[in-house]
Amino acid sequence: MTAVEIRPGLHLYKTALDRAAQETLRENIREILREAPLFQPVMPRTGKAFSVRMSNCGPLGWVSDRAGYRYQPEHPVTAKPWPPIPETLLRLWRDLAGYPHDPDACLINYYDPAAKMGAHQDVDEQDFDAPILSVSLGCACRFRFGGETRGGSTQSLVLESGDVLIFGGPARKMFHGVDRILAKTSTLLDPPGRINLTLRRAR
Ligand code: MD3
Ligand code: FE
Repeated sequence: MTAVEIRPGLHLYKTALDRAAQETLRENIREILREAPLFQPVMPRTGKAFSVRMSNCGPLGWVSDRAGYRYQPEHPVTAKPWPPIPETLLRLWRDLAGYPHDPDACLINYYDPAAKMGAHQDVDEQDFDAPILSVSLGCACRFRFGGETRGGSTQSLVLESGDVLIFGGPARKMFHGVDRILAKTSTLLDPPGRINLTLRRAR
């Protein structure tokens, strides 16, 4: 597979997954969400709801509630362990991440066509040497990213279904977010929208 280095540490694999692979992954995610339904995360302290709904697979899952952000081994509503990470995603990580250990967490973000995600850093992990691998499915989005401090200059990219991004080294702590979903740009998901999967090493 061929990558474009967008900036040091940030690699984009355009259409790393073809349509058939996207459909397989969509079915994997559908099964995971039957066991571990999407939940509505809220902001620490304020309790304001995210517009994105979430679930996880793998030994650990990322959650946010009034008490804070953290990784935990069970679903916040059902209290059951998260389902395992699908083999297709583990293979992608082993092929592309260039890291000697498997991920221990996979966050599943579901964006309805009106959802977005404000600029933030991913800093709840203990291991910043491990990269983060992100897979986009469904409608395209406008993804925005900047430097390691809030408020500097930013760039943006359109992420489409099947695209894979890897954030490592100097890109691992950059600010990033999703400005908006580009509605009706994909027929993969029903209901329509976008799913983003991020594979991480939390511990
Ligand atoms: C850059 N998700 O879940 S994926 C997130 O499309 C998150 O759902 C967005 O930001 C989404 O935390 C963006 C791209 C992404 C994911 C993790 C990163 C970019 C990143 C971690 C560090 C730097
Ligand atoms: Fe993030």
